Amino acid sequence: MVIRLRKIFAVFASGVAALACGGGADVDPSRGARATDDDPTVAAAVTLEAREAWARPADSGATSAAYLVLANRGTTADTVVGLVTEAAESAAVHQTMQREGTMHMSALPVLPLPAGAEVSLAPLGTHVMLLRLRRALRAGDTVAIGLLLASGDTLPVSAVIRAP
Ligand SMILES: [Cu+2]
Repeated sequence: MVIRLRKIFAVFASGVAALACGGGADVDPSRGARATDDDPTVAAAVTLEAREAWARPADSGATSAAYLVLANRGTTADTVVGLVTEAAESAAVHQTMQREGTMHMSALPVLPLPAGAEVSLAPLGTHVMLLRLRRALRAGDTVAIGLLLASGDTLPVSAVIRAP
């Protein structure tokens, strides 16, 4: 399990690095061409899109929540089965429910992404909970969150910190 997580983290970190540099000069063109042409898992991963990702400002040690829209443009269903982030000691998908006039949150073990569907994570609904932050999240910063998928891919998300 530890080895698997480390491996995912390495994949995730390289994905974030590629995003950070905008796919510019650091990217080895021969490697990119090979991945696109020969590796079907890369092609499959592009059909999942995360957008409008943001998270609430919070102090170190506190709790934050992140929101985003996930679109599955492929013809195959996938499922979010876990989360990784360097910013918090733990992260989980939560759902919000109203019970006897009070809002309650509970963990969702998996988040299905049906083929062709858009899934919105928004305030008062499903969200990503970031527990016991390792650093403060300040407005204007970003937080990297990796969505671990049942397909074996990791979808890297960069959430902007801002007030709701
Ligand atoms: Cu929550």
